[in-house]
Amino acid sequence: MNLAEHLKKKSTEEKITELIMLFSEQASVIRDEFVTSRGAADTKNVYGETQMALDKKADEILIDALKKSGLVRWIATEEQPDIIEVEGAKNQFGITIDPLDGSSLIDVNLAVGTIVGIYPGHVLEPGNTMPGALYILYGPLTTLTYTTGNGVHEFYLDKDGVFKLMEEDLTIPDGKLYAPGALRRDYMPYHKKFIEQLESEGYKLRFSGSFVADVHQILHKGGLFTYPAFKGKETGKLRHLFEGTPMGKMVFEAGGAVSNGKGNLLDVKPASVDERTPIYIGGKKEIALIESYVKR
Ligand code: AFP
Repeated sequence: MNLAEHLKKKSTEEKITELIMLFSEQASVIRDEFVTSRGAADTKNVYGETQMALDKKADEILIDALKKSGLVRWIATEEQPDIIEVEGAKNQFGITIDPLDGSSLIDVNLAVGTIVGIYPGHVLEPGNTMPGALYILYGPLTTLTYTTGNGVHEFYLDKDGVFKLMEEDLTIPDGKLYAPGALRRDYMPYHKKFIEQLESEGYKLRFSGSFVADVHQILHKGGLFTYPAFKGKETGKLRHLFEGTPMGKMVFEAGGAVSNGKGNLLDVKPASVDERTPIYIGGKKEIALIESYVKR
C-alpha cells in the first residue's frame, strides 16, 4: 500500500492529506541535493550555527513548495529568523520545519532528517493542538513516518519514488537504549542521578548527533533520548518548535511520552519561535522516572 492509499484508508482529512503528500514529494528532491549541494554555505542561522549548503537548499525547496501550493498560512523554519505568512493561502495551517536535522553529520554520511509539525493556525501554540506531524529520515532507506492522531505509520521510498507502507500502528516497545546529549561534566545533579540509574539497569548508549535519527531508533527499540538542561544552559540545546514538539507528538501517539523534565512538553506554549527546551523523549517509564528525580 502506498502513502496516498494509506491516508485514504485512515480517513485522513483532505487538507491534511494534501499537505502530507506535498512533503512526501519533496523527499526525492532533497535527497538528490545530497550529491549536488555538498559542503558548508558559509552563513550562520539564527542560532549562530554554520549552515551547510544542504540546510539552505532543503529550506528553500520546502518553503518554495509550500508557498506555491497555498496549503498553509504560516511557515516557521529553523533556518529563517521570522515566521513567513503566505498571502492568499487556502488554509489556515501553520507549519514548523527543521529542514535537515543533524546536518553536521552530512559530511560523514550518517542519517539526517526533515521534521515537520502541523498546527491548525499560528505555530506559537502548545504541541497538543497539532493535528499531525511527520519526519523524513534519509538513511540507507529514505523513510517517512507520520501521525494524524490515528496511529504512527512508517513508509519507505521505493525505486520509482513512491512511499510504500513499511510498518503500521507503530508502538514504542520496552527497551534499554539511552541517547544522552550534553557533556557529563555539565550535568545537573538530578540528571546525573537519573543517567546513573539507567546505566546501573544496563541501558546501552546510542547517540549519533542526529536527534531525528536517534529518536527514530528509540521509537523502534525503546528507551529514551535526552538533551537536558545543563550547567550554563538551563534551557538545553534543542528547539521546542522544530525538534521537541513534532517528534514529541510522534512518540506520544506511539504510546510514549515527551517531557521537559517537569511535565508534558506538548502542554507548553512556546513564547518565541526560537525557544529552546530541555527534552526527555521515549518510553513512559523512563519519562516518569526523570520527572520523579526532578521533583525530589
Ligand atoms: P545540527 O542540525 O546542527 O547538526 O544539530 C543537531 C542537533 O540539533 C540534534 O539533532 C542533535 O541531537 C544535537 O544537535 C547534537 O548536539 P551535540 O553536538 O551537542 O551533541
